[in-house]
Amino acid sequence: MARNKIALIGSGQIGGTLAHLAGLKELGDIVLFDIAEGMPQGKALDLAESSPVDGFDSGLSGTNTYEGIEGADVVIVTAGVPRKPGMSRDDLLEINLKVMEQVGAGIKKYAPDAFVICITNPLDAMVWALQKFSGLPANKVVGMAGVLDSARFRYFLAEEFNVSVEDVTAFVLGGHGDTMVPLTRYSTVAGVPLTDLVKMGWLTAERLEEIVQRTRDGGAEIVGLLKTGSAFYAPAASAIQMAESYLKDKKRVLPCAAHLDGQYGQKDMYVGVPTVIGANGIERIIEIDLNSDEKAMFDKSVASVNGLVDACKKIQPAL
Ligand code: TXD
Repeated sequence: MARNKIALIGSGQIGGTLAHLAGLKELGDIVLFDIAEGMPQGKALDLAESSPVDGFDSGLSGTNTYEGIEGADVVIVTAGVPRKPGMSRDDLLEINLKVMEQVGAGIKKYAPDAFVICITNPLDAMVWALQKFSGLPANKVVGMAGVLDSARFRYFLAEEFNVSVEDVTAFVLGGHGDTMVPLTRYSTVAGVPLTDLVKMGWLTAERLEEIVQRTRDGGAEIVGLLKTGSAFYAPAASAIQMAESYLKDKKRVLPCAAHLDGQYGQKDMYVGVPTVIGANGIERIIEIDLNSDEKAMFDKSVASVNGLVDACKKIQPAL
C-alpha cells in the first residue's frame, strides 16, 4: 500500500513544525509548499537529514507550485500573513482572504479528495472562505482551534492541581481565542467535573475564572513573550492530532471549527463544536444542551464570527 501524502500549504513556523511531527509519527510522505522560494525546499531537506537520526521513513520535499500537492490525502493550511503593528484586523482579513482564494483554487485542482485542515487566522472566517473557494464537501474542510484552546486549558488546570495533563479533559466551544466558550461542567480531572472540584475546595470559582481567561488570552501570552511571531508548537501538535484521527480512522472526539447546517441553530457557518473525525472527515457534530450562561457566551461567539464572515462577503461578493 502506498504511503499517505500530506501537503502543508505554508511552510513557516507552524508548517515546519507540522512537517517534523508528521515525519516523526510516520504519517506519510510530506510536501511543504510556500510562495517563498527555496524555503520549503530547505526545510524539507533539513528535516529529511534528521530522519536517519530519528529513524523515520517519510519522503520530504519542498515546492513553490501547486502541482506538487497533487493527490494529497491531507492538506494543512497555514499560509497567510500575521498581524503586524499598525495593521487592523480587517487589513489582515483582506490579505488572508486573497491567500485562501489562491489556496482554495490549488486544492480544488490538485487535491480535491483531501481532508483539509485550516489553521490561518482569523480562523473561523478563513476556514469558511476556504471551503467555499475550494468547493470541497463541508465535511472534508475543518478548522483547527478547539484542540489548541482545550490543550491550553488542560495544561493550566494540570499545573494548578499538580496532576498529570493526561488526566485532565477539557471541553470548549465557540470561536478561537477571545470568544472561546469553556464548558466547565464538562471539563474534568479523571471524570470529576470542574464544577464539583470547586465544591470540593480544589480551587475557587474566581480562580477557575482566571484560568479560563488565561486560556482565552493564551495566544496573546505567547506573542507577548516571543515578540515576533505567534505560537507554533502547540498549534502544530493540535492539527497533527486531527490529521492522525482522519488517516487512521480513529474517530477521535475533538473540538474543531466545523460547518454547521442547522446544528446549534446555525446555518452555513463555521464555529468550534465537538466533532468526531474519522475516515469520512467530520463524521458527526455532537450537539449538547447549553445552559443559559453557556448559550449567552456561545451566541456572542457566533456573532463575532458572523461579523468576520460578513466582512469577507463585502470584500469578495462572490462568496
Ligand atoms: O489556533 C489557531 N488556528 C492558530 C492560528 C494558532 C496559532 C497561529 N495561527 C495562525 O496560523 C497565524 O495567525 C497565521 O495566520 C497562521 C500561520 O502561523 P505561522 O506562525 O506558521 O506563520 P508564518 O511563520 O508567518 O508562516 C506563514 C507562511 C509564510 O512562510 C509565508 O511565506 C506563507 O505562509 N505564505 C503563503 N504560502 C502560500 N501561499 C500564499 N499566498 C502565501 N502567503 C504567505
